[in-house]
Amino acid sequence: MLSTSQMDDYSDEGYVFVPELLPVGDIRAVIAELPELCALQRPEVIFENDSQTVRSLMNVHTYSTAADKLIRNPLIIDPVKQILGSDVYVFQCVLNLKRAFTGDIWQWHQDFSTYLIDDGMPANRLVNVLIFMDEVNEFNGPLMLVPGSHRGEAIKNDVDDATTSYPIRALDNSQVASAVEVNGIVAPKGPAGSVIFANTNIIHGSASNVSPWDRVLISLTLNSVENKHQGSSRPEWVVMNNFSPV
Ligand SMILES: O=C(O)CCC(=O)C(=O)O
Repeated sequence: MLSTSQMDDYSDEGYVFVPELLPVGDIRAVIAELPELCALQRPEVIFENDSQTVRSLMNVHTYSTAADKLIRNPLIIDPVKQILGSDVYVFQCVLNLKRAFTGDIWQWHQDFSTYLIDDGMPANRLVNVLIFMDEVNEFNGPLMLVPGSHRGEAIKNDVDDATTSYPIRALDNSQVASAVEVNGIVAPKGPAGSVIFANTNIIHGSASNVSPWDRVLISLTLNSVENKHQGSSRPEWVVMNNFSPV
C-alpha cells in the first residue's frame, strides 16, 4: 500500500515512483518469453516503422501466463485500489519493447484524451501502472512525465498516425512547452521491478533508444469497476472488454 505522503504525491504530482517494487524473478519470467511472444502471428504484435523490430505487444497478459501473473500482483493492484477507492479491471496491458538501437519514440500525449474520445470512458478513474522490465537509465529512452499536468484539461488533438507505427493523439510542441514551462519534466530511473503509478491525464512521452540496452516496459491501465467504458471504437485486441475485477 502507499503511505500518506506517497498518496499526497500522487494527488499533487500526478504520479508516484516506487523503486524495486516487484520481484525480479517474475520480471525475468516475462522477459524469457519475449522471443516466442514476438514471433506470434497475431494482430497484437505491433512492429516499428522498419517492419522488423517489435514495438509493442498489445494486451500481452491474454496470451502470456507470466505477464498475467506479474500484473495481478497485489503489490501493484492494492495501491491502485487505494488510489481509486474501488475494485479495478484491466482496461489495457501493453508491453513496449523499445529495443536497443531501434526502439522508436512515444510522442508527448495524455492517455485519457484517447479514453475519452475513442473509448467511451465516463471519467478519469484509471491508473496507469508502468512496470520497468529492464533497468531504466538516462540513455535507453526513459519515460518522461510533466508533474502536475494531470490537473489540466484532456486535450482533444487529432490522431497522429504518421510519426510512428502506432497512432496516438499526440500533443503539439506548443502545448508541451507551456505545460513544461510551469511544471518541468521528470524521468524516473531505476532497476527492473520498479513501478510508476500515474494519473492517465498526465502528459508523458519518451525518446528513441539509441543505447545498446533494451528498455522493455509494461504499461498496465486499470480502471475502476464503477467507471466501465462503454462502446470503444478500438478493437478488443487493443482495449479489453472484460470487466472482471482483478
Ligand atoms: O513506453 C513508453 O515509453 C511510453 C508508454 C506510454 O506512453 C503509455 O503507456 O501511454
